[in-house]
Amino acid sequence: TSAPWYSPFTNNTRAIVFGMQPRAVQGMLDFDFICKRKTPSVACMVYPFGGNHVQKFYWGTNETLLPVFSSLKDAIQRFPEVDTVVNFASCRSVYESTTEMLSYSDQIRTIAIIAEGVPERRARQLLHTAQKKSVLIIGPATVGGIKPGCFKIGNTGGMMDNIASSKLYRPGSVAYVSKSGGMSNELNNIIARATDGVYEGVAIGGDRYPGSTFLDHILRYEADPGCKMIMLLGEVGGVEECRVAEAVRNGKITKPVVAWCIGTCANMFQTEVQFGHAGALANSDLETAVAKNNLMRSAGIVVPETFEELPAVLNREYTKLVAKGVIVPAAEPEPPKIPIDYAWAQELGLIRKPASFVSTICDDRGQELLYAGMRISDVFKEEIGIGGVVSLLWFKRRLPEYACRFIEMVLMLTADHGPAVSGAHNTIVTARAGKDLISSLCSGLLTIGDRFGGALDGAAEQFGGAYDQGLTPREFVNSMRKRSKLILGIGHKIKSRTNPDLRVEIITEYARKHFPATPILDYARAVETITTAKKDNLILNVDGAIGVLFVDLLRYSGAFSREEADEYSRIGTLNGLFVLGRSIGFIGHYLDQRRLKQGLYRHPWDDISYLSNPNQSERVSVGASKIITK
Ligand code: Q5B
Repeated sequence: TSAPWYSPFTNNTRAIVFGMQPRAVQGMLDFDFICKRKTPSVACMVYPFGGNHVQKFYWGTNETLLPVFSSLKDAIQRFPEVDTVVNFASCRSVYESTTEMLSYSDQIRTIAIIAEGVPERRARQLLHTAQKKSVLIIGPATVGGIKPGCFKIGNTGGMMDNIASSKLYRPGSVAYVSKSGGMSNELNNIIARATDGVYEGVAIGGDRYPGSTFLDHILRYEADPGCKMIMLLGEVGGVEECRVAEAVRNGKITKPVVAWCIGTCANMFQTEVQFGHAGALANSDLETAVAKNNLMRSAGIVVPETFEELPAVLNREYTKLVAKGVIVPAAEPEPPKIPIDYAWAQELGLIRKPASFVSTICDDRGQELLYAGMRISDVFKEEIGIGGVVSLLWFKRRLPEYACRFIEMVLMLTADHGPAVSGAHNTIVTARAGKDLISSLCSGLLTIGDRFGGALDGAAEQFGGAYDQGLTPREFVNSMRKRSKLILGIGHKIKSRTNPDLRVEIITEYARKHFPATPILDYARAVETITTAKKDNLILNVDGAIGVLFVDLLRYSGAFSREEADEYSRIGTLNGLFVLGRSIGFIGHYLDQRRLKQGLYRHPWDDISYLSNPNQSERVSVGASKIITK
C-alpha cells in the first residue's frame, strides 16, 4: 500500500542510496535503529564501479550486510518496495543518474539530490520531467530532510548525539521547511526545546531552481493530519516566501505558520549581498528579507521581530494549540541508547579496554615516528647512527657514544665470514634452489645457535657467572670439563693462537681503550690462556669476545642497573647482535648467487660416506657423540 501523497516518508519507507556513501548509509541505519524501525530504511546502494558486492554496516550493535549493485535497474528490480532514492551523484553525473531514476517513476516517487553546483539548466530540465511524472524532488544542493521516527535522508541531522538531543527519534507536531541543511539542524534544536518537537523537516536546498519549493512542502504539511503547526525558515532572494504568504492569505493554508526570513542584515550593506546559497541574492526590493518578513506578517503568518525571538514565539503558538486541544503532547518515551562507534567512543574518553599488545619502544601514531621517545627527525639531526638506533630500540635509552660505536663495530665485524660457514652455506644452497631472498635469509639464520654465531648469550652467562662465583679461570675450566660441557665463546674451526682472529683483536683493543672497565674480558682472556694451552684453536672466539664485552658494557657503563644488565643477557639480547650483523652477509650471498645465476646445488657423492650398504662386512652403530666402528 503506497503512502498518501502528502506523506512521502513513513516508517516503512525504503530507499536506494546512489553513490558509495558508507557514512551516510550508517547514519541512516543508526537513525532507523533508534527510531525502532523494523526494517532498515536503506535497502541497498548503487555504485556503478566495482561490480555487485556487499558492504558491512551496523544495525544497532550487530553487524549486517547491505547489497551494492552496479546498475540502478538491478537494484530496483531486486527491491520492488523501494520508492525513494537518495542521490549522491556529483554535479557532473547527477543529471544522467536522476534522469534514469525518473524513468522508473512507476516505482520511484521521491528523489533527494544532494549534489551542489548542478547547472541551473539541468536542474530545470529535471524539475520539468519530475513534475510531468509527479515525482517529488528534494534538492539539489541539500542535505535532504528528516521525519522523526520514520526516515532520514543521508546526513541530515548531523551526528547521532545531535539527533538524540533534538529528540528526532520520535515525532512531534511541528513540520518545517528551510533552505539550508545547517539551519535545519538549528531548527531541529529550537523546535525540540520550544514545542513537542519536529514532525517533519525538509531543506529544499539553496539553488535558484529547487526541485520542490517551500509551498510544495507546506501544502503537504497542511494536508497531513500528523502536522499541527508549520515553521518556515526562508532567506533573502527569490519570492518563494511570498507564494506561501499568498496561500495563507487566500485560505489554502489554515494551520498556524511561524516564519522568519534570514538576511535582514543585508540592509546594513551599501551594495547587494550574495549570501552563501546560489539563490540567496535579492534581485529586487521584494526579495529582501525585511520585505518578505513584512509581507508574511501582513498575510497572517506569525513572524517574530528578530530571529532571537523565534523560540519564544514558537512556544507561544505551540502553547495555544495545546490549550485548544489541537496538540495533545504524547508521553515522552525513554531516550534511546545510541550505539557509538568504538573509535569515536575511545576518542571521547568514554570507554577503556585492556590492550592485547603492550609496546614501549616505538610510537607511530603521531605526526612523527618516535624511537623510544626520540623523534625520527632528531635521530638524523643528532646523527645517532645505527648504533644509536639499536640502543633506542633494544635498550630504550641513548647509550654513550662509545657504546653506540661499539655496537656498530660489532655489526660490521660480524657482517660476514665467508661462504663456508653454516649460515652462508645454507643461504647459498637455498638461493640456488630458486627460493626468494627472505626464505634464503631465514634458512641461513636458522643455523645460528650455540655452535655457530649464537654463543654470545651463553658466553656472557658462563663467564659472567663464573666471575661472580669467584671461580679462578682454572677452577672454571675444570668445572666445565667435569660437567662435560663446552665453554661457549671458546674454540674456532679455523682460527687459533697461531692464526689469530683479527676481529677479536680489533674489538677487544677498542674496548680496553674506551670502556670504563673490562673485568669479564680479562677473565675470559685468562680462561683462553688455559684452553689454548690444551689445544691451539681453543681461543676466545668472536662470539665469546662480543659476549663478554657486552657484559662489561652492561655492568660498568653506568647506563644500566645490575638487574637490567643480568636481564639483557638472560633474555637473549646478545645473539641478536650476531643475527643482525650476519643478515647483511647472508643477503649479500643470496644476491651474489642470483647475480651469478647459479643453478640448483647438489652435493657430490664423493663427498659423502655412504655407510648404510647392507653388503658391507662392517657393522656400524651410532653412539651419543662418537661413531664406534666394530
Ligand atoms: N673443545 C667452535 O670446534 C667449535 C671446546 C672444547 C672446551 C670448548 C667448538 C665449540 C663452543 C661454541 C662456540 C662459536 C664448534 C664459534 C662462530 C662464528 C664464526 C664461525 C666461523 C663466524 C669448534 C676438539 C676438542 C675436544 C673438545 C674441545 C672444543 N671446543 N673444550 N670448550 N668450547 N665451541 N661457538 O674445532 O679432548 O679432543 O674431545 O663448540 O663458541 O661460530 O668463522 O667458522 O664468524 O662465522 O670442531 O667465527 O669449539 O673442535 O668439537 O672437535 O673439539 O676441543 O671437547 O676435546 P672444533 P671439536 P677432546 S665462532
